[in-house]
Amino acid sequence: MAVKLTQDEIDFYHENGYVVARGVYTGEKLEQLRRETDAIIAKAAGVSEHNEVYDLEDSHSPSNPRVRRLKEPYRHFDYFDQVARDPDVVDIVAQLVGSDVRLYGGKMNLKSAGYGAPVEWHQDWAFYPHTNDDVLATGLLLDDCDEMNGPLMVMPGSHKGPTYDHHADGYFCGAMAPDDTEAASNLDYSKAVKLTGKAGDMTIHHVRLVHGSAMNTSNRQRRLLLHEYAAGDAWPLVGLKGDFDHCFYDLMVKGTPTNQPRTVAAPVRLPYPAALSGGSIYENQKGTGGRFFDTFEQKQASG
Ligand SMILES: O=C(O)CCC(=O)C(=O)O
Repeated sequence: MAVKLTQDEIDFYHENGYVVARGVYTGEKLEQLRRETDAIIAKAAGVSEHNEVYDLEDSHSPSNPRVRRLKEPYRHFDYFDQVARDPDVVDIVAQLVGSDVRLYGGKMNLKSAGYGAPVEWHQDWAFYPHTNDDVLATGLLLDDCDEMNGPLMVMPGSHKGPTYDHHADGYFCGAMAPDDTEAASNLDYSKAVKLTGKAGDMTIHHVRLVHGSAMNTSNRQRRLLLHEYAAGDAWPLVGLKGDFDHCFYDLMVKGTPTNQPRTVAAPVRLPYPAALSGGSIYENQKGTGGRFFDTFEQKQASG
């Protein structure tokens, strides 16, 4: 039977900016998700550079493939398009953003055992602000995730606060500097909550919530399939991610589209001038002046 959030969970989400829906994918459904993923990852052997499907770890080589992310898998693979539109997922989203839901984007972060890259603290809103903030990201866990294999970490309540600076040297870098004074005066990262769970659980975080995750130093992978969904009347201020018909009609995964966006007062900082290093958040964040989380390369260099 499809999982639904309880009223307490819905209230918790609105208060804290996150919630974990338990057991959204189980049994054969979860197995298929893993099988389809494995088949795509297997094809990364021989790939030498980032392309429209694969974002690669800095330590990747064609003979020793290390995929960091699958980019927008729903665009490239029919099966993943089905997952992004799956009512078992989308109906939960609708409980939080309303009955009209548009898919905005998606990716799978692999966070492989031993080296899976960290993601610096950030707010998704800094990448894709909309006319209103009924926008969130879901994260389906393909693997059991505990404190050791790189769980998503969130700062409860930060979705009600400022939009922090995600720029360095005048360019967008998609990361909040660890020594940013505004962030330091509002956020205590030692109070971050780790969104651990079983394979098949689904994390949900509000678009303005401050979040990040550490490198995976364990011997267990942590794959997370993320989808970004917006209320049907939330319009992306940085523009559509594709042609109009596709984004306006095809990506409505529930309900009906409208050309009358709803606007709310929410602090925006546009992600411009664009990041010097593009292609993925991992590449954008190379522009940051300082890191909070260690990288594989830093760990190797320090022995
Ligand atoms: O994979 C993770 O742990 C972090 C995901 C995330 O915040 C992102 O990719 O924007």
